[in-house]
Amino acid sequence: MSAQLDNQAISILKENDLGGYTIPTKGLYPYQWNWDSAFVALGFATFNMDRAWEEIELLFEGQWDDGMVPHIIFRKDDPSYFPGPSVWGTTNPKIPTSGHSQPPVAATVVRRLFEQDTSAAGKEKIKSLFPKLLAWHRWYHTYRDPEGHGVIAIMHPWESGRDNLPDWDNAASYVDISDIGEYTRKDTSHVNPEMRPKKIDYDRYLAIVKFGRDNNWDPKIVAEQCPFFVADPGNTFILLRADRDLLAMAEALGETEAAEELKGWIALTEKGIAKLWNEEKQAFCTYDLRNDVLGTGISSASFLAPYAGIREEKYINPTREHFDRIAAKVNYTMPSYDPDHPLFESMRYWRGPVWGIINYLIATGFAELGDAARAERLRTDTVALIEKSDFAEYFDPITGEGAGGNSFSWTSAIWLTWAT
Ligand code: 9YW
Repeated sequence: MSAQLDNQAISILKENDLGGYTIPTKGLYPYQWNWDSAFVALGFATFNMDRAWEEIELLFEGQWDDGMVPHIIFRKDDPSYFPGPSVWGTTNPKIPTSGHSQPPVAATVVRRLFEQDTSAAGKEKIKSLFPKLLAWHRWYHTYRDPEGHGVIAIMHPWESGRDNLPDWDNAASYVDISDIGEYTRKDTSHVNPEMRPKKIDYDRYLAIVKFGRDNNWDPKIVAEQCPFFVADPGNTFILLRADRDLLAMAEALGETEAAEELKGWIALTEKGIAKLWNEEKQAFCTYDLRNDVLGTGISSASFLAPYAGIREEKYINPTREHFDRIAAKVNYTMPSYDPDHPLFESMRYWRGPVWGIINYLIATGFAELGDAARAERLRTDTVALIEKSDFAEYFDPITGEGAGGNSFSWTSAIWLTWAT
């Protein structure tokens, strides 16, 4: 079983490879996505290290002058996806891209590649990628934490990578959708609409894109005025982890000034996460910075504190308790949203389904904490899901049924790097 799935996963990555960069899946997502490419690089690294580096290098070809690495790189226009480059209206001189970012997992991946590839070529790759990663992290800390709270905001649900999470609903309800005009979605013609965000979600997504376009995606204006600006435990923990990995690389490369800057961000974030802690829920939640509202929902990102290197028992013990409560309730961990919450939907995208990449991140954190049992539960559940339903985009935590796109690159990649 395992060898056969290994081969299948490798074939999927090769088939979705459009020449140095990999699309998430055919039809639904025909471009290069940011955090998808980072995970895909880990998959490639299990059988072709050069190709792994190339994936990351091509991702950084889309980097903006201000340091931002966009969430989509539109290498060639493909009418099967909406919203395409003309809707984003960005002016990046190098390659057309979207206008905001995505979870910064790349530095963590690059550190792993660096540790695996001890060749001279590997050292050269890291030397050229290091300043680009640092500039991206600086952009995040500057423009997505403009007041220095030590938490990272998203300006669009897409920036979190967890698009229709119920936790965005309230903040997004303040977004004015009266001026978005007519549009035609493409996603619902590729996959079952019941498994996708609703029309109201897309109306809000497009209204925020319009805001960005109207303001030339200026990150300063975004920070001051974007109608949606919510601190995300996902991006906050992922960046904290990535800062630590970048620090390890800075030390290996003798980049002392950068190391000091990174230490400052790490210290700030270690304190800042208190703002995301909901004492009543005993969990990390979102914080709507525009409307000053602490969220109450528990999502899969609430379990990323160990991954971010957080060790305080006041945070970790309740995190384990929530894990056990949810694990007892579903057949497959970790649902993207709390199954005890009334807004949980087992098949609707980020409102309930299990995503292999998130399981990999949560399990990495638990394993590093020495919590092998919970890490192993996540891994064996992921294996069982893939064995049952193939390399689907995401999975129902109760039935194990696959959903969304199939032959999915990041599901294949985490199989190769972790699950198998
Ligand atoms: C979209 C590609 C992307 C992921 C996101 C996921 C989805 C795309 O697919 O967003 O058009 O909604 O939410 O995390 O990077 O796999």
